[in-house]
Amino acid sequence: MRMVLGVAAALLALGVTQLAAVPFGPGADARNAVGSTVIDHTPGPVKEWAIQTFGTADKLFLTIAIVVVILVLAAVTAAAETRRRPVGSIAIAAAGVAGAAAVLSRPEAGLADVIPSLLGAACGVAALRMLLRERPSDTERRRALAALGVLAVGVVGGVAGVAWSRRLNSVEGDREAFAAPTPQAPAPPIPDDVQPRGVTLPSFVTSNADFYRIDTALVVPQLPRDQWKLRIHGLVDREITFDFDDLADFELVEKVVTLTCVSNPIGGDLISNAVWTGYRVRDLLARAGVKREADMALSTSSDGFTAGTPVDALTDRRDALLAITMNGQPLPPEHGYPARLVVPGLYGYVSATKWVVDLELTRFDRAQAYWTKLGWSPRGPIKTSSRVDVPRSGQVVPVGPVTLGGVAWAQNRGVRAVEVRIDDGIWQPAELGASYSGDTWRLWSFPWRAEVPGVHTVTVRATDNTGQLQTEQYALPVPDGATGWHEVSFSVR
Ligand SMILES: Nc1nc2c(c(=O)[nH]1)N[C@H]1C(S)=C(S)[C@@H](COP(=O)(O)O)O[C@H]1N2
Ligand SMILES: [Mo]
Repeated sequence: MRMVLGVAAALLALGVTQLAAVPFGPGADARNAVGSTVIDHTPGPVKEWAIQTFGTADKLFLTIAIVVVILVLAAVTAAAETRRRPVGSIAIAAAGVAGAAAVLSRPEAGLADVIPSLLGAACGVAALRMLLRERPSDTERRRALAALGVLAVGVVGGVAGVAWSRRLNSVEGDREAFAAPTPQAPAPPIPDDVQPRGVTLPSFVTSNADFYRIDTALVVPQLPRDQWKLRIHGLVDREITFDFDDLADFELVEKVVTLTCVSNPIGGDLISNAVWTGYRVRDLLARAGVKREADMALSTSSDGFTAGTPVDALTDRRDALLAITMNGQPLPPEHGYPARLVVPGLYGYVSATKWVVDLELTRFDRAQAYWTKLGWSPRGPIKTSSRVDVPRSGQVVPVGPVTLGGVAWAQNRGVRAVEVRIDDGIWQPAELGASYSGDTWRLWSFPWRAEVPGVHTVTVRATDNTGQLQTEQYALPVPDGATGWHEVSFSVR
């Protein structure tokens, strides 16, 4: 029974914290702050494992895990609470202080943002003491009812608080009101023959809904355009801060760029292609004047993620963008609304900062970024790679003609050739969808005749436009991207 009382009191504390946070805005969200603190202090390999195991559901898993830990602690300490040693009360109070500390450590928080956590903890302690007080008139049933009441208030308050903050802080209205300007420099049209016929492959342009998503944000940052600013500072001639309207001074460029995550395993799907519009980072940097000694731009997001990008990659002819639209829409909130970086040829962890608000010109021998501090390589050029999409592993292919296919990529170089091998046969050239640009993936197909029933394998390898053949050498994603040939087994029947 005492354990149940502890859980009820803890839930009340969490619920009050969440509800009280509503008027304070996103910075006061203790759930986000604690979760983000846990994410930031999770060892790199564990993060990598979570991304591989849960994909985008990793955040849900984390939230559930944290709540379970809190409730278990509350139950155990409440059971041990005595008048002389109020361990349960102390635990709740300590959790409140820890929550407040987590809140304060976040880039988006102010001093007043600790109030909800402290208030929640105070309510939790008061509830626990009330519930544990033994009065002769109390029956077991009355105490259970009181506990149930406290628990219900906590749960309802918490759910209402989360839903209410979400509505209040949502950028959805701001985003819908944003009439994105037409690009002055449009991208060349995408020809139909980028998409091979006779086989169902991923669409050359990935829809916003299907685009892979990777970030450390537990709650998607909600940053309205009128609160967005981009500060450019560090090794520059003059520090400069742009607000969103200032961007209209620059030429809006449209580009088709394939993004890839360094965590993408061989055969994985952390790769997608979109049409972006944005401003050349080169043009923005020119206003500030980059000093010669600067070789890295350290970008920071509103939620404190950082990436270190070579200055060359931001200023050369690949036209790295401060992107504001994705496939004709304002950026979806989870893809960086209102502005993010898109740098062709580099993995996302060193370049693609979403909700970007700060660019510091610095040096690789001075600064480290979010993932490089965790042991990932400071530079992250995308490796030449390819994937079999059809058939899927274990798929049954009927005897007769069939078209196999997949994707290949070598951003900033382009794919020149794709070869396919069935079982231990010879490498044969695949047919290639039209090449759109060196910055986009290339779809391939391979007409084949399934003749011999049984298990077969298909292996793929790409060659990029520098003549470099995709390496067979197997490597894990850590520290600078997976390598090896993708092989799929399937059965012919
Ligand atoms: N603010 C922020 N930006 C970020 C990240 C992040 O965790 N936070 N992750 C990066 C990584 S690792 C990748 S692969 C790309 C993914 O971009 P997407 O989610 O739009 O596909 O975003 C990059 N930008
Ligand atoms: Mo990534």
